[in-house]
Amino acid sequence: MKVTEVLLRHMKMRMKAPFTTSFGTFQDKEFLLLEAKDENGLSGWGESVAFHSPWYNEETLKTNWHMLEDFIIPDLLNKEIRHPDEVSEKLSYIRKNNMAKSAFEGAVWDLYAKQQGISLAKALGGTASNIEVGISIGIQDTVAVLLKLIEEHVNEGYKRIKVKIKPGWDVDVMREIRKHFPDVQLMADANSAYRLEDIELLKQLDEFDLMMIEQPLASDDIIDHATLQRELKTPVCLDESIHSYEDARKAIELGSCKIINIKIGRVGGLTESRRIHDLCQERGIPVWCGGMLESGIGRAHNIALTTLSNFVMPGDTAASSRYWEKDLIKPEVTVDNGMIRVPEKAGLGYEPDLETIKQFTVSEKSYS
Ligand code: OSB
Ligand code: MG
Repeated sequence: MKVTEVLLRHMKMRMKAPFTTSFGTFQDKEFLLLEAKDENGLSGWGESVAFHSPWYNEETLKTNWHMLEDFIIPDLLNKEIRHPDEVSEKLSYIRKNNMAKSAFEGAVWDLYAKQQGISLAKALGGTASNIEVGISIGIQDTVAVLLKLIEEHVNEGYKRIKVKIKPGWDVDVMREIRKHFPDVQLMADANSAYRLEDIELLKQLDEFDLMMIEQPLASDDIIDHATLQRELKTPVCLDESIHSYEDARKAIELGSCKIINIKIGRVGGLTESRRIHDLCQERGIPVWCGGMLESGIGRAHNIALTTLSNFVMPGDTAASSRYWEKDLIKPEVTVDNGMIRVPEKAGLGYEPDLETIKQFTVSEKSYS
């Protein structure tokens, strides 16, 4: 196949409610969409999950635009691509910038699946027809507000509740949640807010029978996490620390985690995500699919990936309506009793809604 035209769009969408993590608050979500067209006018779609600020990782939507415009698009436009797996291979000379690479690769995967007339899930080798989903809840002003939100989402059927924690919003909050919801599948995500010196505090979380604690320590660390995991009963799950198959292999060998959160953008695409998935499966490490507050387009990629067989824990792929008044796809992603039915149509299986996309486009540029 050949990509003969690329459209980059800078998007800005207001979230229904602000989302607060240990590193900052999101309200207006800015990101890039990448549409790749082939000779026959078929379009594949990708989304960059880089944020407007470099606070989750070093990338931003502007660094992604630069990498795409000046390197990735010139490298791949009008070049023969026999299989989407070749994209990451051809871009491997570029260090990191995984979210930029992933935006292009995701569009190529969608295009490839459409050309084959199969769903993206099937193209990846996924078999699940329904996937389990959980929900991630940001830091709130008061515990009472948080408990109310948890109750709503439990009633909606979400299969597990993840709450964001940070110093000063951790042990007491988790204790209150457990008191009110003794049986819910519960976990905490610290987004790197702690240091190994906080070990005594983190150990107190063992009391609450959490499924896992996600990324407690530094975003580039796998050494201190290994020390921490030896001391904790609660499984450690790594998010920010895993950028590649090699990172996953080393973290597993060191015992830095018992679970891995796979985010397609963080690891540079679907091909690398699948390699990490396969490695984890061999090593007995369960995985689940993380989220980056994506629009429906990124969400559709996440859903397809989650159909692989070692995605055995609920992901952060909540319904469109959890984030947006109106999403960019038709139909929107819906969650029924904590499950998403995986679409069977070719490619992403959700149709990008061009009118809505236009409404939220700040700027766009075409490359051919
Ligand atoms: O660490 O998983 C994370 C949101 C923004 C940045 C990082 C994270 C998150 C979430 C929300 O937890 C996941 C989602 O609902 O998309
Ligand atoms: Mg996380």
